[in-house]
Amino acid sequence: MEMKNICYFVLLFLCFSLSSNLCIGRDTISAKESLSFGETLVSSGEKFELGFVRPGTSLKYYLGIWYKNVILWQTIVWVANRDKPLDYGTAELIISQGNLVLLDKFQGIVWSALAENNINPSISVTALLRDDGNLILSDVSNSSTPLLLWQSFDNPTHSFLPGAKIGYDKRTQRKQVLVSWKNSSDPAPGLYSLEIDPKNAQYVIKWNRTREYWASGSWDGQRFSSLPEMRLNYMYNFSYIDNENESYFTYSLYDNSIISRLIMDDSGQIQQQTWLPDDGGFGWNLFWSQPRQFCEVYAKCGAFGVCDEANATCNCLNGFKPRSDTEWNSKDYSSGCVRDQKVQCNAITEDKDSLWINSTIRVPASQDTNITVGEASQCRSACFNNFSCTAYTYDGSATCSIWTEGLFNLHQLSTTESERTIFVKRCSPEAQTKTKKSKKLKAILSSISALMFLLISSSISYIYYRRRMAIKADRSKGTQGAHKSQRHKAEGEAKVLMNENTDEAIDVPYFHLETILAATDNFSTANKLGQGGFGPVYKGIFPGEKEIAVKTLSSQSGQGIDEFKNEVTLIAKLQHRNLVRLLGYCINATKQILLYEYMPNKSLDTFLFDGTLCQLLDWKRRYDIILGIARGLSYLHHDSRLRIIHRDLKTSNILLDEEMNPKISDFGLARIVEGKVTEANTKKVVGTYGYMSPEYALDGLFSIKSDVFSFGVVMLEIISGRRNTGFYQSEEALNLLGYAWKLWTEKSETQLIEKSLLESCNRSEALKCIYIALLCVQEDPNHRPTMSDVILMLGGEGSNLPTPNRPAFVIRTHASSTSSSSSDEKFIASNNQVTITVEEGR
Ligand SMILES: *[C@@H]1O[C@H](CO)[C@@H](O)[C@H](O)[C@H]1NC(C)=O
Ligand SMILES: *[C@@H]1O[C@H](CO)[C@@H](O)[C@H](O)[C@H]1NC(C)=O
Ligand SMILES: *[C@@H]1O[C@H](CO)[C@@H](O)[C@H](O)[C@H]1NC(C)=O
Ligand SMILES: *[C@@H]1O[C@H](CO)[C@@H](O)[C@H](O)[C@H]1NC(C)=O
Ligand SMILES: *[C@@H]1O[C@H](CO)[C@@H](O)[C@H](O)[C@H]1NC(C)=O
Ligand SMILES: *[C@@H]1O[C@H](CO)[C@@H](O)[C@H](O)[C@H]1NC(C)=O
Ligand SMILES: *[C@@H]1O[C@H](CO)[C@@H](O)[C@H](O)[C@H]1NC(C)=O
Ligand SMILES: *[C@@H]1O[C@H](CO)[C@@H](O)[C@H](O)[C@H]1NC(C)=O
Ligand SMILES: CC(=O)N[C@H]1CO[C@H](CO)[C@@H](O)[C@@H]1O
Repeated sequence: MEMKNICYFVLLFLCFSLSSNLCIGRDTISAKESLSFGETLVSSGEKFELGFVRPGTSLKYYLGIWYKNVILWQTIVWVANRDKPLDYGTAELIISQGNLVLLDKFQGIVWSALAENNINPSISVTALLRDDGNLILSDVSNSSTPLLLWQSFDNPTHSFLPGAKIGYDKRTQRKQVLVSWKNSSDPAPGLYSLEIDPKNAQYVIKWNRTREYWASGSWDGQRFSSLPEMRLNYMYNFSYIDNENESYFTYSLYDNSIISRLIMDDSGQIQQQTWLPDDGGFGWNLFWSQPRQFCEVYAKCGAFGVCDEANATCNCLNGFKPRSDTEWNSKDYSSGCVRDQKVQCNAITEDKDSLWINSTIRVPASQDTNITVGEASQCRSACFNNFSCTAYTYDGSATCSIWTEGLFNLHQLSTTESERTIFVKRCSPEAQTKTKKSKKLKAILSSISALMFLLISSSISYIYYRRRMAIKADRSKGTQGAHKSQRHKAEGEAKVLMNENTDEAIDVPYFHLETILAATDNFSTANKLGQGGFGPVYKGIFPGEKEIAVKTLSSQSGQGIDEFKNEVTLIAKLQHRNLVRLLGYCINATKQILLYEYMPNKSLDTFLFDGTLCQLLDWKRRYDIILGIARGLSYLHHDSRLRIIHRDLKTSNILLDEEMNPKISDFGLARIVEGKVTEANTKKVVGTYGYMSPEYALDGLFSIKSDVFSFGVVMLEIISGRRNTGFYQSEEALNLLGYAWKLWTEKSETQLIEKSLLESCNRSEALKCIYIALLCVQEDPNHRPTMSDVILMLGGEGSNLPTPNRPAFVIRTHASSTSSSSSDEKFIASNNQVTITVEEGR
């Protein structure tokens, strides 16, 4: 602390004593001036900053522009030297001979704004960073009419900022093209690009700058036909200009306090992202992205990769493995798969040399060659006789399609739709020649070593002899054995690679432990917000007065760093207005920490079960909260890419924002803490007493229906204002479920509704809710509705609902009547700790 202060004063002193340029942000470089390493330009309204930057985990430096006011996430919007990084922390940006030039340590030119033939060395030139993020180079020899020489908006990298153009210049035939980064740490040009198609007045996305795989549909003056999100008069003012000189799209925002950008992401999707400073000011919100589907991105899984939309992943075909395990693990699948083994490639061909693809994989039309043949066997030999053929398929009539390069765009089908069968050669074309050479080499080497071994000792030669025999045996066993041993080896190598790979990129920001310690005052008790089932939660104040909830996990799984990161990345992708957003993570040998958006209004139970606060929740509010929870849960169950079962839904896990909108928290934590069991049987029951379905509490069986059960309990609590637990201490010795069922059978359900609500509430709505809640807590999971059913029922009349069956009551046998505040009490149940009893309603 003291040290910091001293540094600060020294800096301040330097500020006053040295040139003021150093500390007070300037936005211009004039002729003969320079910007050296460590200095930055700041636009006049402090919106953008230009300087030397290391993106993500990269160790190399780039000249870039980033948002000045987006503090926690350094978001780079433009890079000058995207494929010529600087290795050393020494570089200089200068105006030299009428040009803007980036020089490295050795004064070599790394990048320059103007091409050599465009320079007029005599003029006086300045570079200015403007408040819209545009870096402009202009001739100011006539100060009343500066002449624009170059601007970064005309040379975008992957971001399209408001005010910039994506266009086509008819005079120079130049286009503005957004090209994705290679990955989040490498701004070099990636595989995907966005450009304008002036003929049809639309945007197109291309793969490898050639193959178009998505188009926005043409602009009709209001919107693009396939892109309803991007329309006039909503948030953006879009325009398409087409005149004799150029055609281009541009946009601006009606509300200038919103920060927004469109990027060509390295996932192959374009994304419009917004940053709402008064919406907590955290993280980029994805406004929309296109193409919407994971597998719609061209060659998403590379060669021989199979795209699985359901799980948003790629898998290699049988017999193939990822070309780069590092990239594959960081979810960059674009380099595809390679053959796992070197099979000796005899011209023709038993089945073991080919691979039959199951009909549950959809194969694209061949881009390579179609030939006409009489029957399947001719198609087969056409492929096997041709060295360069990698795969073939026969359509049954006459067309034989042959692939000579990689096989791209294979899609996993969810059902066993009948697709054409395709044969992929498992032997690599080069294998034949290679194996011959290596055999010769092996022979020479082994004779030399045999001699040496013989000379050294007889015992060693005995071992050697044994090995020779083993090799011989292997050879005589034929290719099968060779495959096996080689596969084993390959698997071993893959394992080693995976273990070494701990620095994979993930899109969720990583926070250093020091930052978190500083923000939470070393996890001081004063900052503790609560104790969740997976560990305590603290409030942290981060740079820029940002409040973040910091959750430290007490993991029992001993799961590795990689799995943790994988899970965090997956969970961060789940974004819904009724889910608490994950903002970042931190991990080291002893701690796993997750950072969430901070909810000032705390959790639903603090309102619901408090005599005075509960009056803030009138019926309308409560109904909206029920709907919100249902929507969030339905998203987790049905609409997100992963099927997430919450496993610990309860009122203290529902947080409320300023407008009392509910947001579900702690989803996916069971996965993180326990590992990736999606739907099955678990030995450890992680959940909260009172909310757990009987099949989960008793047998550790969980499914989306166990969450539906918990939802039913939450709903009854919201309606009645009473806890499901705690309640059974009353004379009736029933829990809330039992009580609700009892009232139901007596047709006096209105008694369940909290008294303060009786006036404000819409009776029929409240009764419908009780009805639905009872359907949710039925004992047999198969009788319970799904969350999407629940949403339909909530929206409907409530007249055609099925009759609920008796609910399940989970009662502790050795319940201690003193533990009253059990809302947050969690337990890991083994089978003998809980029993289930079923009681008839009276
Ligand atoms: C500067 O530009 C203005 C407007 O184009 C012109 O009227 C003026 O003569 C110019 N001044 C010089 C010094 O070239
Ligand atoms: C991209 O296209 C170039 C030719 O334009 C080609 O050489 C290269 O192999 C292609 N990249 C991939 C991944 O296919
Ligand atoms: C929308 O942008 C166009 C030009 O880009 C401008 O002429 C128009 O005034 C803008 N409309 C609004 C409402 O800002
Ligand atoms: C097109 O360019 C010419 C010459 O540069 C210019 O005179 C004309 O005004 C431009 N047209 C439009 C519509 O901008
Ligand atoms: C992918 O999703 C399907 C269901 O859609 C499931 O059967 C399969 O096990 C999942 N695969 C993985 C690797 O999670
Ligand atoms: C091969 O035939 C399919 C239809 O069976 C067609 O879609 C594809 O474009 C053809 N490929 C070539 C290279 O002609
Ligand atoms: C192999 O197939 C390719 C593509 O169909 C063709 O161009 C080539 O001539 C064939 N080679 C032989 C030896 O048949
Ligand atoms: C990004 O790509 C570069 C190569 O372009 C690679 O060296 C690096 O490991 C990648 N980084 C991540 C985090 O995937
Ligand atoms: C290559 C492959 O996975 N083939 C399998 C396709 O599915 C059938 C059953 O439907 C299996 O018997 C094959 O082994």
